[in-house]
Amino acid sequence: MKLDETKFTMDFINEVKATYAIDVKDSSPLEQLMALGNLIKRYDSSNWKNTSKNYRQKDAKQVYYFSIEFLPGRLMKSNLLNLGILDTVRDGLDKLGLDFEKICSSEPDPGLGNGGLGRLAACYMDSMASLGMAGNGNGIRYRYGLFKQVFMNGYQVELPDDWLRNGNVWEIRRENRACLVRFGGHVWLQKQADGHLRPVYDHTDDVLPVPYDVGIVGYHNDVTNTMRLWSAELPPSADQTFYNQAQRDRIDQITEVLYPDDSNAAGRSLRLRQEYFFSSAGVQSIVRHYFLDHLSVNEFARKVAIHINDTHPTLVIPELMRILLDEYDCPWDKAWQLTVATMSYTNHTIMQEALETWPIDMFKGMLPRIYEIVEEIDRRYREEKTPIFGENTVDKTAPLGNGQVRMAYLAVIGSHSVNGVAPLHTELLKKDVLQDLYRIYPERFNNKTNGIASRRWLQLANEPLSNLIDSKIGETWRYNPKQIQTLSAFKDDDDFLNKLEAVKIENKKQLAKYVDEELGIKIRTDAIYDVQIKRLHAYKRQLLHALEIIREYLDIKDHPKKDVIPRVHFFGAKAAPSYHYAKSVIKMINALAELVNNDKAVEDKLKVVFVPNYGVSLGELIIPAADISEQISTASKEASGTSNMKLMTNGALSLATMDGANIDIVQAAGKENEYTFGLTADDVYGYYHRGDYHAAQFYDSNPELQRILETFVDGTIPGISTEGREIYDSLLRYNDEYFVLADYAEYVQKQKQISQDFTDKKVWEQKSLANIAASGTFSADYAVARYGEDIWQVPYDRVLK
Ligand code: 6GP
Repeated sequence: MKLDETKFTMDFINEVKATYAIDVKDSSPLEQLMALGNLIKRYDSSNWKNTSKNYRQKDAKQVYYFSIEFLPGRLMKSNLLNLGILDTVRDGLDKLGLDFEKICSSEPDPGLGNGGLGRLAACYMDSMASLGMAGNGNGIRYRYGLFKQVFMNGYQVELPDDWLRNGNVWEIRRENRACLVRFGGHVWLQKQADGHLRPVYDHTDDVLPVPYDVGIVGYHNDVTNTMRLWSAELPPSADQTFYNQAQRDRIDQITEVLYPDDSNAAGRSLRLRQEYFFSSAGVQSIVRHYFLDHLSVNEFARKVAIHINDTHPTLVIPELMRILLDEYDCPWDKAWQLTVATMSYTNHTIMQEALETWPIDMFKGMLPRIYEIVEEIDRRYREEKTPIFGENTVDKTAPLGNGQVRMAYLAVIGSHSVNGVAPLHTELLKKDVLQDLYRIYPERFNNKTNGIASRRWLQLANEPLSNLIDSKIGETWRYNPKQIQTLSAFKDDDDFLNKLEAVKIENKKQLAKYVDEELGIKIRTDAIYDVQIKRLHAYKRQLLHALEIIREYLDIKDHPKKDVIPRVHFFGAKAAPSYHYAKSVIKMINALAELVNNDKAVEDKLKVVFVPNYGVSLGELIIPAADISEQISTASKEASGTSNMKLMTNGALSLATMDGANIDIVQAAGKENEYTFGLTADDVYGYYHRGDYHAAQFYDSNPELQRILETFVDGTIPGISTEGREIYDSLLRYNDEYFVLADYAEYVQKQKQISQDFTDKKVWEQKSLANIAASGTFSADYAVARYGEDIWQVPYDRVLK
């Protein structure tokens, strides 16, 4: 949009006055944020209105991306960038004497997700809007987001994230779109006057889903799509006396907190309520919208695509069946054909504990009608497939089995497309995790490698680098990220390489300032910034990174005179509150940081910074300053990874196992520009099949490793007698489930190589450039375009080069 700076400043002054009855000079950054947000929302309102009008006029096919998590990050800058008014607004506020950065950072960062899966959903929303694709988000408006992480005595402590405290300036509450979601009670089928069998409900717990819409602004294309988040409320029309306090609480609870735990069984019933709640509300609103312009269900799958982001929204399958059967009198076969044609499913992990199942008793009691439908899906599946594939295979893969509802199997059976998120991951789904279903439905399986929104992760997070890129190759890469490739023409341009280094140092200064002010740790800006930012999980092996830090520490202590290339090791990681082992690793790393950072003998050769409360906003600060991107999961375990892509596009070199999308990154940027090591997925599976992994062998043959492991239990790292023993035992007594010891030697060797290579600035910057130049293919724009073409069959406007 076009915006004149003078007009903007006038509008802003008036907005502050109208909202708060004060002058700008008396307003706080939070008030400025709210006023600015209101103003920008108003500027964008015509685009938002026209976008949905245009889609309806064109009778465009709509995609609904169902995800129980969205991690959109702060929206102010991203909206301004995408509207094309970032500089105008920044300059205007600057002239009013206001601190633009401070205003932006008063916006809460909505933590409506745990990690990769939720952030991916947000990147895809951004790309759908930027491609001009009719894409809608559908999720939950949690009253409290993912916990705020603080460290007390090195231990993770979880505090509530009250992100809605001051309201959310971007949302619009649309209470008039009422429908009901039913839980519990009894249900039976009764013949109606028109001869159709329809369900009759008795004593159900009814919940009112209220949608809150957030506009998702496309990049310079006048498109604003909608992300719809549902909040659970008491139905207004209900007989209020019927709802006792306990029932009211039960309703409130549904959208109270993000279930922060992807690894354990607590709160399972609430989680299932959440899943059905947003699946049902979403599908009901889709069907209602569809019938505004269509007379029969026949066109449904040609006009609607519903995407199931991991198994959590799988109940959209029986829910759509329910609506078609019970409310539109569709015969089963037709309803099923429409449902399968509408649905598609992405799997995000091969970790067994994340494959959701629900005890049938619980499921049936909570969702009686949905259970009947799942039973019928199961019965028909068995009937159809047993003659072809045999009882054994069908038993293993049916939606119901072992007293459980198996969500991943239901998702595959009820969708026309099933995808993994990197080539290796998709292969493992076919060969291992979903191998029987792959045999039954081979045509459904496909790969869609993840991507990231380069607008947020490069253009916004790293403005200095983006401007430098513009100065060399112009701005078309901002629309077509692959064109960033042309930057490699400057790999021998010393002046450019120097500027690249200067940008990195500027970004390091920003980060160092934060680390000093917030954590009281002073770090050098000429050190190697070695970064591992992701959830804390044993398979991601933050422990391996810690072993290297101990090695570096002992080396400095042993050889005080030796020249070392200074390093700062960064961690950002939350552990699921009930994941005991992960929390022990946090405590250990914090204790190690305490030891290293305060040891005078170490000086500033080595520092360890565990940044608390890692999230999208901290990612935007840390990633542009990174030299090394630690992607060191046990091969086969990381489905894709996306921090690997964000770090790459900001010029960090990967230190990586051949896992997930690391493989594709290495291939794109060239092996010589990354540091790869460790067992391959085949090696890991080899150990599994033979059953001959013996961690002790690696330990016995490596005295350095022995000494390092001793520090966990001999008091060298103070204050971790329990955690140190637990970690030590996990490696030696319980045979090192994630092959840390097997990969240790080669990992260390690569770390040493990194220190050496870092001293040759020119070569280093050339490698960094190779990473930046090759990163365009990991833009979410291409990923979403491929979903649109191959899976959803939805067109989009932007021609991507
Ligand atoms: C994550 C995967 O662990 C990560 O490898 C991937 O990049 C990301 O999804 C996006 O695809 N999985 C989750 O966050 C998760 O909760 C159930 O999986």
